[in-house]
Amino acid sequence: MTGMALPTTRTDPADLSALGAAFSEEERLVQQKTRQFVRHRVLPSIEEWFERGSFPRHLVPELGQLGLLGMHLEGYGCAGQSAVSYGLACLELEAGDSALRSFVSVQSSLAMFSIWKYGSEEQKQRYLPAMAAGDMVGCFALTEPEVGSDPASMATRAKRDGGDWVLDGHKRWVTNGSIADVAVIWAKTDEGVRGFLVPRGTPGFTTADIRGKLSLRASVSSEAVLDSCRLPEDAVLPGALGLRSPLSSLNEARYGIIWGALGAARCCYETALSFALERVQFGRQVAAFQLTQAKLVDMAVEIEKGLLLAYHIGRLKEAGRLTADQVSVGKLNSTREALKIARAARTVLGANGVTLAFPVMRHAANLESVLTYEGTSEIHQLAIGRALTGVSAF
Ligand code: TGC
Repeated sequence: MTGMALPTTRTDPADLSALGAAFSEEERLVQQKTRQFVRHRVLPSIEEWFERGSFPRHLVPELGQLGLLGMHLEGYGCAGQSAVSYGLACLELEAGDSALRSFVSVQSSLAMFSIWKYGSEEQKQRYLPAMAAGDMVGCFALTEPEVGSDPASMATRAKRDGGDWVLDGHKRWVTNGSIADVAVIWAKTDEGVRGFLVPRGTPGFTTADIRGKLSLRASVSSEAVLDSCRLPEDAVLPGALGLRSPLSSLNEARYGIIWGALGAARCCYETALSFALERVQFGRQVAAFQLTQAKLVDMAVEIEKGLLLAYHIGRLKEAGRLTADQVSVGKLNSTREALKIARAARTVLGANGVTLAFPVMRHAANLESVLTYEGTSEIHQLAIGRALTGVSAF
């Protein structure tokens, strides 16, 4: 039997399996406009923001104008885009820097999604259109100084006092915390875990930036303290009860990370590829060495595998068939492989790789956080392990 002749056109190094052809016209447009935004508004200044440790707050309204805030939600000024569009936007934002994608994830998937899913009609009208436009910033506070992977042990309490609620507690690792106009705070009540909307300026609610970060330097990470913080009855999210609610919001954000981390990986791979083609050692391009080619091939293959998985997970999400365990598979794979790719890319660049003149070490440093936040790699391994064995090893 004779084999069918396969076309021998040169493979696109950025799209090995021609996955791009699977995206709809609208999805491609979202990807292109986000890529242009990153090219023109982020890349020229990102090293400076990273070095200074400052978040580009001025870009928030532009993200709103582009329709990238709450873009996968329907109504209330949100764009109602497909899950794959949202994923592609995350991919392109994180190819710029994980800080940008983190901002969009927290605004969209954690703060806006929680209000959209669990809020009253009045809360939705009050917050969502302004947050979609980038006129208001939101944050989401679940983690505490002593409570990370085990949110069931949270110490933050909300007690009823007449018609009010009074909150006491300490939250940490709150992205956007110090710049947020409204915080979604998760606290234990006599009925179980509930979510509260705390506007900036509420007496008894304060935030402070966490300093000394060597990762996500262009992102705001904060502490939040609730000290007898009194809130009216209508501050509670009426539809949220139990830990299932914040964990469902986290699924949304973890979904964005599945795509986003691969954007950071793609940037590292493309940087290594172009460096290897230009750099000459021992009288030939670094790309002409077999060891370098092996590294580049492994990077490209892992990115492609990760994107195929992300795409499949995105379509499952659109069909309403995505499970939390499948999100864990994607989050674990993308973050773990992206970090490996960033480290391998750094070795291709040699000493040049450790400076801010190239984006690789910046991405590698960021990816250390991305591997850990919104469910550590260990937590996702254990969630998948439980799904495989039926035995909880937490
Ligand atoms: P358990 O206490 O038994 O269950 C609690 C309830 O939650 C449900 N559940 C989920 N629901 C939706 N999606 C998920 N992924 C869920 N995982 C658990 C569960 O079914 C149960 O529901 P119900 O109705 O029966 O009460 O806990 P578990 O054994 O199910 O889960 C344990 C574990 C470790 C998987 C979970 O606690 C977990 O995911 N821990 C990691 C928490 C985490 O990711 N923390 C990091 C948050 S990131 C952060 O704070 C910063 S993010 C925001 C920012 O960047 O600003």
